[in-house]
Amino acid sequence: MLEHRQPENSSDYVAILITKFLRFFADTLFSKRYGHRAVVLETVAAVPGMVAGMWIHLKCLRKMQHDRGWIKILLDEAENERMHLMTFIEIAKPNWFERILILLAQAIFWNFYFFIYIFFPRTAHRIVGYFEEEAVISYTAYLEQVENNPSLNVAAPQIAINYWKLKSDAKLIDVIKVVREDEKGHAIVNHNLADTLDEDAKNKHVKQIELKREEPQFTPTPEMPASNRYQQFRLGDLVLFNRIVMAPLTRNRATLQGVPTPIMAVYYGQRASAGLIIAEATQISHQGQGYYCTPGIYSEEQTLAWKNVVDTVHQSGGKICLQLWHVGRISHNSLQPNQGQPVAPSAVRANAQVYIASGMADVSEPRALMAYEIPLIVEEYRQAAVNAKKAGFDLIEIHAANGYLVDQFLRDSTNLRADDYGGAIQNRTRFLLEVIDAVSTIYPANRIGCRIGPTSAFNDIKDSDPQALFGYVAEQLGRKGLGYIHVIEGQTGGDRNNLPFNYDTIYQKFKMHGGGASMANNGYNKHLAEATSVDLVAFGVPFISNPDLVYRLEHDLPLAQADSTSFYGGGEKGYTDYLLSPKN
Ligand code: 8OZ
Repeated sequence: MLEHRQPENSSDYVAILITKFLRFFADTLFSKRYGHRAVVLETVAAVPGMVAGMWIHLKCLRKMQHDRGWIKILLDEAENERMHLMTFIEIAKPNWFERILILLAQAIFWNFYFFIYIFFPRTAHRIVGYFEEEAVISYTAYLEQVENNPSLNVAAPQIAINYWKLKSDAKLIDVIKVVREDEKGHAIVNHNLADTLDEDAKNKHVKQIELKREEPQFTPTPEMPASNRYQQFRLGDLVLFNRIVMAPLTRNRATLQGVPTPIMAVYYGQRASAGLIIAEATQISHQGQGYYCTPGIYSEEQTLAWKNVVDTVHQSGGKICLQLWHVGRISHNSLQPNQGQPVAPSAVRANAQVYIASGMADVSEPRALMAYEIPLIVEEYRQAAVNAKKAGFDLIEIHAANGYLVDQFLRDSTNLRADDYGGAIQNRTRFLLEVIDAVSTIYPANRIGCRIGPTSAFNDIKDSDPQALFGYVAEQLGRKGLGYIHVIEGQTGGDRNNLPFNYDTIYQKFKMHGGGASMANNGYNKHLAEATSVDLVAFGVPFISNPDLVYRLEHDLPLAQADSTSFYGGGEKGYTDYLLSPKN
């Protein structure tokens, strides 16, 4: 993002004009003294951020009864802004005169933004969005300046090292990079908020006309002609080649430390003709790991190695999503930090097995999460989203299926908690929604999906009323404006009709409340995929042995059978050695 987003109307022009004025102010008054205007922009930029926080605070007071996620976002944001400000004051070491100037500027802008927020919230988000983009541009220039003149690359202040968990010998460059990333994310969030308010304004008129209607109506997508499955599809702001998705498949080809290997880039690159690749389940933390050699996205090394995978897929024009995963109780002591116990909502051991260094093993006895640990895991999801973004993933998907941690919170067979995270469906869904809120601060909601498996008993999971539970989940995910809902129909990898269940209701509820696309998975073949009105169909195992699956389905070519002995673990054999069809 080295350019400003194009203004769309006069209020956007006003917003960008104000930003340019502030830049002029920073350049004229401070740039010589501070080395670069980025520093001073940062100190002033903290002001709208804080005022935005203040405005959110007012809303938050009203909402916090129902939605505790708000208070956490508010506090995190306020803390973040404070840290930007403090860090750069430590770096710039303004004299007293300059401190007074900054204080005055802050007081003026504080009031200015406060009024704009009250009367023109959309413009205010736009201003902050532009302002943050300006900061990204400035930091990029600042970075180049420091890179070209190593004497400027002083040691990072301790406050930044502590807050952003930088290495103890971190330098100014490391601070600039981390703050620039933060600003990038914030700019996207603010522009998206402005867009949402735009949409609201457009819909206001429509809503008034529709007031007479008692129930919102859902119009199913009309039955589509067969060829449509192979035509482009708009998923949020992304255009997919076709409506066929590669489902996430665990293949255990990462290193022992969960670092993606070069053959993974080859494997995913070979499958880039899928409309969308959902890369395999990827643990958000060491504690979130449940199987041998599955990849992670919590270290810098893992993130860099994923970038290589993403770049390879992008070079072939494909789109790729990362599935974020915490296994909860489906793990083994040998895979856990310090050989500790796996964690779960409640201390209920699963009747399930995992794949460890010595082969298959029963899962270990889990311990129940303490209340204070839950927000820490939510934070790990957020950080994983930050890393996924750094690696360049187009989207992220929250794995809420197959009996892993999120699913364990959702179901009443595994969640016996007596606190706010257990009991009623609304409470059991809280953890998932907090995770969604956290990752939504990094990726726009329409670039986030969620995978559920309402009737799957995989990993010893069940619920007394899955229809009610997942109906509520779908509605809430729709309200969050998620890009897609991904549903495993039936038993994972097995019977599609294992339990009576109405999947259409799930897709309808999701869409009716504002959700994006519907995505179905499990046991689909060419005929079923072409006949269904679901927006996207995800294929799993067929993609293992048919890298060009979409081409083969479209041209009615025979499918190669996958060798199940090389599904989990090993090298290139049974992984990157499946051939393209001769015509392709
Ligand atoms: C098969 C083996 C190991 C993990 C899932 C991530 O069930 C998995 C998985 C599947 O979603």
